[in-house]
Amino acid sequence: MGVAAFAHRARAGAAPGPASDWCGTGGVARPLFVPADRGFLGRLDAGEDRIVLRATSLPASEARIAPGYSMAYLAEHRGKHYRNPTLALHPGQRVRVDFVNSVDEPTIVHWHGLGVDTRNDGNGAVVVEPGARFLYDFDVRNRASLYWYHPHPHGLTAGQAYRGLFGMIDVDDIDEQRLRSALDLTVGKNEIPLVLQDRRGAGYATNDADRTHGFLGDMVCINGAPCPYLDVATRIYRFRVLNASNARTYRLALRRADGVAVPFTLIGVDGGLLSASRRCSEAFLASAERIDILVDLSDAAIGDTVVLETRAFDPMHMEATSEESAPLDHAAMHHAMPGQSSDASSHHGGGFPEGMQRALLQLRVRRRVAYRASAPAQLSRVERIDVTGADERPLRLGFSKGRWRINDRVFVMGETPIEVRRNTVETWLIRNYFTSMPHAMHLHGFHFQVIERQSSPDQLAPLGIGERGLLATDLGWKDTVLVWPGESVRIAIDFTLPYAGPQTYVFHCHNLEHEDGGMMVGVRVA
Ligand SMILES: [Cu+2]
Repeated sequence: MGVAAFAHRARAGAAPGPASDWCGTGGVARPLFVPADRGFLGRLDAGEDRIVLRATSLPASEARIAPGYSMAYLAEHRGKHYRNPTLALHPGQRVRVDFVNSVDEPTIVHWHGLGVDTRNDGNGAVVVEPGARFLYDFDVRNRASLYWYHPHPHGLTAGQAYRGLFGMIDVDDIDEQRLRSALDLTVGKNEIPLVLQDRRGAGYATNDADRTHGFLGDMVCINGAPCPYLDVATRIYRFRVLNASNARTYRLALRRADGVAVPFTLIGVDGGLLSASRRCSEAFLASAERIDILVDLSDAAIGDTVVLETRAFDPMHMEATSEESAPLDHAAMHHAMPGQSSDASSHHGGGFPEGMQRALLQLRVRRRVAYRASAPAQLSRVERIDVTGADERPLRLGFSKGRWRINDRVFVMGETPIEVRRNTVETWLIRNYFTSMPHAMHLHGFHFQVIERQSSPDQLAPLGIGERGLLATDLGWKDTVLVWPGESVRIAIDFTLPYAGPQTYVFHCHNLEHEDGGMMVGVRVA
């Protein structure tokens, strides 16, 4: 698998871009933090052992790994200590996590993407008070993918996630093993998770603009630190990218130091491997979404630099920010440049408004290796959901009286406006008003498939696959889908439920400030 982008090399050994373009802080480049088998984001394979996971506040001396981290999940297993461990799980396995709340406010853990019952879902209906504990006990029913976990106490989620409560879950299976074997991938060496989080540094406190737009940072950390680089060899790398930012959407792409675009291969999304890989030039990644990509550096020269960046885009924050706002000229805003699209967005995000270009990670080619390998033609099986005869449920996303709403309502704990009959298939038509902003809609308990997009913004076109408005990132199983202003997205959900009795979940925006503000709705499956 060669990459044409390397065929005409302008300058071998070109210097990396200026630091201001790179991380925006004038900070010093540092090696990318790559999780190991212990420590921060360390891979914890506990088998069926019961583990204790403790949410705790960090002493100031330990909070320095990234600006603003003041909380962590701690665990210990067989003499190894972990901070925000990556839980390595296997389909069918029983998971027992003894969760201890050692922070000074109520919290609860949600296993994002795992199809568990209500009791284990951690969706906020039950919280763990400070000093108390909660025993999670569930079986892994999901296919292989990169999932994650984070707090979900209603109204407190955003602050706790921002302060450092998050972690990854890596479920593997035979398809994963086949892929790793075919590409000679080693986790922690050439298969590396990239957790994107934008940080503001000075702790978590929100103003009106933050609550309306979401909390945006002015620097991007990957795996807990800004300005990372990775020394690489001439071979294929696999990056599993998780957007764990509270609110920011990225338009991810790769380019050489001289600006020439480098395509990548999309192999998976939220719910695991696609059936077949797709060559892509870029992909949008909203809060909580994941993409799994291959970057082929086998034709690169020693000294080349490839940059992972977020490209400029129109953030489309087009809501009126208060009831008193004068009517806005939406047509003019729609055609404005990023950062100028409205008063609101230009005031927001400090020196790094949403939609601004920035380099995120440098890959520095340092070593030549003999490498010839390609991914299996069929990566996995993705059965399409049969929507014949399925009922359609309309959902509208909008802003009114200072609150983000689903079907004109804000969340009320204990109410379930969405009632679903178990073991049925539904389609949901999610329509986002034009005077809105993009919303990353997440359903608990069930993965879904995106089956159609209508009236999508033009900037999604490079990702289009030419069928029913779908994007390359719509081709796999999803638990979170970004819906742009003016766009209608139809998803299919199979509500086959393996648990006895009614189960209650939530459907919400994963912009965590929107979620905490009530852009969430209860879903009862009975
Ligand atoms: Cu939202």
